[in-house]
Amino acid sequence: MKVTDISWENWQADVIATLLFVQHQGKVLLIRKKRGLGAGKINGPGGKTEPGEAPRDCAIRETQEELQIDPLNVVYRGELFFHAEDEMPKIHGYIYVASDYNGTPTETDEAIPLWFAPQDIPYHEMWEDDQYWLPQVLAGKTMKGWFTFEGEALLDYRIEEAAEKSDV
Ligand code: 8DG
Repeated sequence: MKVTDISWENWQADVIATLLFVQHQGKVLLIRKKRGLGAGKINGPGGKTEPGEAPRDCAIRETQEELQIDPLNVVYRGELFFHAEDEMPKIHGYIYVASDYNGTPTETDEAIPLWFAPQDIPYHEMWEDDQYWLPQVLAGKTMKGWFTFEGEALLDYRIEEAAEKSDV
């Protein structure tokens, strides 16, 4: 399935999820995810929204739950649309970055905190699509991406730079 095979204007996500990347002193704070979708992978903290929860609030809450820190200066940096044919959920993801935080990143039941310089980010241990949009996000761009997956394998993608938004 190619990205252009899907009529995205009619596409409906099963799940709304979030990702948050703290960038501080030249490094980015990632996690080794211990459970849930993508367990074992390196990712940003984040997770699914609760009913009625705004994506930004979800990103902050998940970062608090997974790493025991409060992210500060949280800024919207784009959206991701993951289409899967099989048993995987269709996911609409929101991306945020934060330039500071309160507290100390701490291992929890859900995640191990890990700091990386941009050039050391282990893309081979991450979701396959991340290499196509995360470098731009960490460089300060706002990105949108559309992806087709079969299981955990990326089939096709389209990425574009998008407008900044303050109300998301
Ligand atoms: P739960 O407690 O509700 O069971 O789990 P959760 O922590 O709320 O949700 P989750 O299963 O961890 O949510 C999926 C997370 O994985 C969410 O943060 C979005 C993220 N994610 C995908 N696909 C991709 C991807 O391709 N790249 C990246 N970087 N993250 C992804 O679902």
